[in-house]
This record gives sequence, C-alpha cells and structure tokens, in this order.
Amino acid sequence: MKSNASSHHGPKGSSKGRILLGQSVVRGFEGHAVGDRPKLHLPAIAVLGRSNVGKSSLLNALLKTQIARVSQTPGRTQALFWYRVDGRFDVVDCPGYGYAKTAKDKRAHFSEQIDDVLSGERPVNCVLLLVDGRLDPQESDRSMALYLEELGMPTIVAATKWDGVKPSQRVKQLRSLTGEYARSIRTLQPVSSETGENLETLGRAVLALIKEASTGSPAQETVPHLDPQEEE
Ligand SMILES: Nc1nc2c(ncn2[C@@H]2O[C@H](COP(=O)(O)OP(=O)(O)OP(=O)(O)O)[C@@H](O)[C@H]2O)c(=O)[nH]1
Ligand SMILES: [Mg+2]
Repeated sequence: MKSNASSHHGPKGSSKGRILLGQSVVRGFEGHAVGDRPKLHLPAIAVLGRSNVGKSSLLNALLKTQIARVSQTPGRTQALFWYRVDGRFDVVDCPGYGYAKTAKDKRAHFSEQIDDVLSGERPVNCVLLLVDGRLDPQESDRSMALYLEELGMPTIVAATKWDGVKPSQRVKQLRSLTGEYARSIRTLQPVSSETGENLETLGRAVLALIKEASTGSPAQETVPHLDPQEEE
C-alpha cells in the first residue's frame, strides 16, 4: 500500500472549472491487498464496471483532473484507488471485471478485493455502477447488479460512452437499459466523459447518494456541505 498525497483543484473562478463532486481532490491511498483501507474512515462510494467501460475516465471528468489512469487497453486499473474529496468522502476507482485476458489469478484477486470492499469489514456506503451505454445489457453487469441488490447496496447506474449512441437509437437504448436495471437501482443516467453530457446531473446524484447512504436518511445532514452548489 502507498500513500501519495497529490492534490488537484479545479480551476477557480468559473463554475465550469469546478469539480463536480466538491472543491478539491487528493489521491490518498492505493489498496493492493484485500482489506486495505485508508487510515481515516470516511463515507465512500465505489465505482464499478467491466474493464474498459470508462470508470477512470468518468472519475477524471467528474473530478476535472487527470488523476485516474486511463488507457485504451482494458485492465488498466490494477488496485483500488481511493480519491478523497474535500476531506469529506472517498471515491474508489476499482479494477474492472470481465476482461478475459487478465491472468486468472489476478482476476480472482481483483474479484476478492471488490467483494471485500462491498461486503467485508468496513464496506463502502454505496456504488456507482457503470455499464456501456452503446451495448445491450451484458451478463457480467446483470450479475453485478443482482449481487449489489442482494447486498442491499444503494446503487446508481451510469451508462457510459453515450456520445457513441446515435440520437435515433437513444430512446430505445435507454429504455432497454433502464428496464434491465430498474429493479436493483435508483436511477440510470446516460453520460459521456468525452462530451461532458449529463455529468452535472450524475455528480448531483452521486452526492445525494453518498449523503443518504452515509446518514441513513436523505433528510439528515451529518455529512455537511456535500452539494458543491452550496459553496463558492
Ligand atoms: N467515446 C468515448 N470513449 C470513452 C469514454 N469514456 C472512456 N472512453 C474510452 O474508453 C477507454 C477505457 O477508458 P478507462 O477510463 O481507462 O476505462 P476503465 O473502466 O477505467 O478501464 P479498466 O481500468 O481497465 O477497468 C479509453 O480509451 C477511453 O478514452 C466516453 O465517454 N466516450
Ligand atoms: Mg480504470
């Protein structure tokens, strides 16, 4: 495990430059072994999805930095990367699942790590599950959604790479994805990290989810100022 406290701020002065989840983000912690956690335990959301679905890209887009490593080759993220936003909550970029070329023992290790972060000691409070918006629902995504539902894990879904879906196909595709995941999730948001489409809406949904999942009630305010709109 490693600690690397580089801090990233969105450019000041314009709401456009502001990160969508708060004011600033710090790459705090890399979890390589099962059970690794940051020393200071804060509310946390895990970002999950198949390899190459765009988890790290979406995190960078929401945090308006290049903090998370992105690659055209699937299997890029090889540890649990904990990003701390405003010292108030953690966003965890996880290795992707479902990439056949990742060595078997590595896949098993990643899956153990993900399992632990969802259901081990000190699990995350909620999940942002990413599915590829251009594709029909995939078997591995269905299994993950089902597993999250069984755990009772508060989850929202983002359908990624929405820039790659033709306008004429969007309504149909959205209906198909929403229908597939509606049972186990609260909301499904189509997004594009390339064009920025719907990222602000997703950012707000993520903040609301963290607040609700960490206080047990949307009305309570024990995690203060999670809405960046409230701050300047
Ligand atoms: N067209 C398009 N491509 C995207 C978008 N988001 C990510 N990509 C591309 O998808 C590829 C994978 O992106 P990553 O963010 O590394 O995906 P990941 O889910 O973190 O992958 P692993 O860490 O390997 O699990 C890269 O080539 C990105 O440029 C998007 O919104 N639109
Ligand atoms: Mg990644």
